Amino acid sequence: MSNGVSNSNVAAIADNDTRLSMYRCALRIRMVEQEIVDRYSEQEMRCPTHICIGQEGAPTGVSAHLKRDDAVFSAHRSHGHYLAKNADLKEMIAEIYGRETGCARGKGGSQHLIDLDAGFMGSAPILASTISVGVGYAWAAKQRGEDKIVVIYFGDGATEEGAFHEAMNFAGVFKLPVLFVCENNLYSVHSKMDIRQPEGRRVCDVGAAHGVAGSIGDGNNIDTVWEMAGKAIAEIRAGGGPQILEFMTYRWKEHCGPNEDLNLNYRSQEEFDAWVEKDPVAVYEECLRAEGVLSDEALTTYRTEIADEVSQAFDFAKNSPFPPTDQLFDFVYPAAKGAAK
Ligand SMILES: Cc1ncc(C[n+]2csc(CCOP(=O)(O)OP(=O)(O)O)c2C)c(N)n1
Ligand SMILES: [Mg+2]
Repeated sequence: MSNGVSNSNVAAIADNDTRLSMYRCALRIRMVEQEIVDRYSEQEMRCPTHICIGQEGAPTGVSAHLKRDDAVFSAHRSHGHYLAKNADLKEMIAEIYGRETGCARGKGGSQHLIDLDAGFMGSAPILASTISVGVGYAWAAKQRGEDKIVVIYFGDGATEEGAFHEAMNFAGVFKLPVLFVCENNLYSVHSKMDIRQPEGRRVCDVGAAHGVAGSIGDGNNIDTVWEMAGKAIAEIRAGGGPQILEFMTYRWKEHCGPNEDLNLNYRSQEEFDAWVEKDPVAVYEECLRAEGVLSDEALTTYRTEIADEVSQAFDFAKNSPFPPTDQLFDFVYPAAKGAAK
């Protein structure tokens, strides 16, 4: 793998119940995303939708260490982060369908997910914007003496924004309880890391300049993510200040939308195939089966339960009303209202 990451031996392994629950979590994200992909061409989901198939590992392993009160912030590719934090699936699908019952009342779409009860504080597509919002939230939480940590997910592209560096600096100075999680999938839209960032500098190394400890690992290996996130989160909870984890991973679908995009030639078939071999869900399934942790019976149960839940969520969305036109500008940033006049 690039950036010097190996499929390292994992020193500490979670107990079997935790590993099964992580497998179920990753499988659930995959099955939700696949259903969106399968139904997208029906033209009922009309918002830009960034699919996270291939990237299920990081949210799965990180969230296994989070309490409901811990706060998560995310960006445009947020479905996995939202689902792993146990945010409401029905409201997510209804949001993508633009319905009144959606988590942002049908006004935000896929890129504006939120579920405050679950500690999923929001996602927004302006790159790095939620990094500074998350750091501000962590500062407030620290001042109030709240016993929680903040996880902020972002992609490699977001680390080229000034807000990323400013927010990390601030978090480092005030030793805020933040875990920065960079899902490095090698690309910002169609541009690869090597034409965007200095050769040999890893994203996690930027942390050191801001007093933020950093490490890098295989984001497709759920046990690795669990181990790294567990260590970092325990240190942050103990008051050790912010950390950044960089997880190497890969997106399978086009940047935005449900389709394949190898025809665009910005990435090679060989590269794609090598990453599909490292499918975080299939590899974990194989590993847990080989170790006798995951039985055929449990696998069938998970698949059936999740398929049922997903189907109910889509039915809920499709049977929900659209927001009424006289409430079109309610809960929308006032500038939009002004602009529409
Ligand atoms: C400030 C800003 N500039 C440009 C864009 C357009 N844009 C949307 S996603 C994206 C690439 C993001 O790459 P990365 O952060 O690596 O996330 P990934 O899509 O790979 O998950 C860009 C440039 C934006 N949303 N915000
Ligand atoms: Mg990226």
